[in-house]
Amino acid sequence: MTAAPDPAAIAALKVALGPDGWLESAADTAPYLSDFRRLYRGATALVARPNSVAQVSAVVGLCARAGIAVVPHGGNTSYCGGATPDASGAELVLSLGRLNRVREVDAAGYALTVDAGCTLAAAQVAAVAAGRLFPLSLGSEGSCQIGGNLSTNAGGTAVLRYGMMRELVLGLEVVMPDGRVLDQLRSLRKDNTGYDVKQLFLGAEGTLGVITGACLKLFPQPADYVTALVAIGGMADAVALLGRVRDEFGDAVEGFEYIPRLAHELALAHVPGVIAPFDHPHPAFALIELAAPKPWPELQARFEAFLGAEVEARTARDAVVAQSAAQRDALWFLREHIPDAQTRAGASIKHDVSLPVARLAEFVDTATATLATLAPGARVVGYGHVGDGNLHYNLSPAPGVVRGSAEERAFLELAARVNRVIHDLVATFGGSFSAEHGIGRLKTGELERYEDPVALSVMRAVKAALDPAGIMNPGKILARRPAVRRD
Ligand code: 2HG
Ligand code: ZN
Repeated sequence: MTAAPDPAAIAALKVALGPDGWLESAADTAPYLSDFRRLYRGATALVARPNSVAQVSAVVGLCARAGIAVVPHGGNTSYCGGATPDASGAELVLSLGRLNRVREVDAAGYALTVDAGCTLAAAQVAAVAAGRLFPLSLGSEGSCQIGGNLSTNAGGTAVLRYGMMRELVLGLEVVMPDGRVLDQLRSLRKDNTGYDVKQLFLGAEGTLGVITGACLKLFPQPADYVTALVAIGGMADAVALLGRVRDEFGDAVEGFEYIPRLAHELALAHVPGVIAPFDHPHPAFALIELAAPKPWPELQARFEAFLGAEVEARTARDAVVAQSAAQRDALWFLREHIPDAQTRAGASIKHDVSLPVARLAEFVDTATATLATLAPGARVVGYGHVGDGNLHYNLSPAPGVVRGSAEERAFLELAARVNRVIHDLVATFGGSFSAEHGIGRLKTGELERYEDPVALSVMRAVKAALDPAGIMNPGKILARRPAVRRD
């Protein structure tokens, strides 16, 4: 599938989509042809912008018959190039952005049914309007779309309490690679009817079909939140504190984020509006959030007393508890702008790893010592969702390295070796090289290397069974295989 698509097929697609349903000029298609991190640049003959499930079905059916590959495209916030077509121009981009209706809010049933192109923020707002909570929470929630969240099994900052996107789904609607519509858009909590087919499409990054709608789980809306930034000595302190906070406050603990000093310093230096809550530097911080049922002031008082005792016992160095919604927002602003700060500071080498929580501190010590030899001078900006064992164990070049300089290029040339060392270490610690960002195009080689071979063969078998012509998002998750010689 490398030849340019048949012009007759493109003409038929345009008819099926109607005059407002496609883009083809270079200027119009450009935003769909590179990924969020600018790692890839692709090409396409057409960006399809269907506005109904029937149109998605028609487009995929036409593509199946014409042998045109389809690259589903949501809010384009993927870190792994999962929504970018290849450079051949032979793949069609299928944007879900116009499929953006909230279909139904069922407050009594704690369920929300939306189109795949709804932004995460729109889904959250719809839930709040019904007095409910949709708990998935990510830095990119204003632009990422539910279909992308489902297809990458997104995580974020409330996984500790509510789970990843996979755990927040009741029902799904999917256009299959031959254009048929799989209708499992049910809100049932109990449905033991054989294989859970919908699960196949969650985390599949559009390689098995196009998700067009989902019925999502809602939760009671907390009366308020109690949010604190706690200064600590490092990762070992964070893990110990996490255990005590969970023992004391149980399921009220919604988030537990780790912020090393360097991440805070980068945010302060590069992102206007970031606050410095303490008057002298500390090695690291834990951003902890509890959700308070009614009445909430008691929880705030109990949490303040708990943190006071931690500081007294010197298991924490200092703590601030937000006293208003604005103060809470300021603490989250600091956390959520760390990726942005690292980007503004210059080049970075990223890892999205997860480890057993009990081994996080040992991992950080071992990895940091190894990198001191492999990438001398590089700075570790290892922050993340410690409550879930998920670290964004990223590297920035030494201070003073100028963007575009030879030093920066030398730093980036280390990326493959650094990735290998870190991912090997993660594997020896029983962790995962991809915690929440998925595989996309970026990590197909890592999947081949680290995934259990039986699991990998099951994945290939599922792909071959559901998409025998290989038209759905080729080269994502599973590496393209060279053509097999038959002579
Ligand atoms: C976060 O937790 C995101 O802020 C981005 O997952 C992580 O940029 C990163 O490495
Ligand atoms: Zn993250």
